Amino acid sequence: MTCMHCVAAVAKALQKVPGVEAADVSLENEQAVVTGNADTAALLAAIQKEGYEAELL
Ligand SMILES: [Cu+2]
Repeated sequence: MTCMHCVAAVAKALQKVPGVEAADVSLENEQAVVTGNADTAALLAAIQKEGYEAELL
């Protein structure tokens, strides 16, 4: 992620995953904090679908 557009795209993708209550994406840390009860594989897939790399921390 390199700019606010990426952050918005990732946040939007995460929020569309079933079970996600909130997705807080940080450009500075290149991390996203997701609250809710979503499937982690679905979260990673959603980010990768947007064209970004993702890993579980
Ligand atoms: Cu960008």
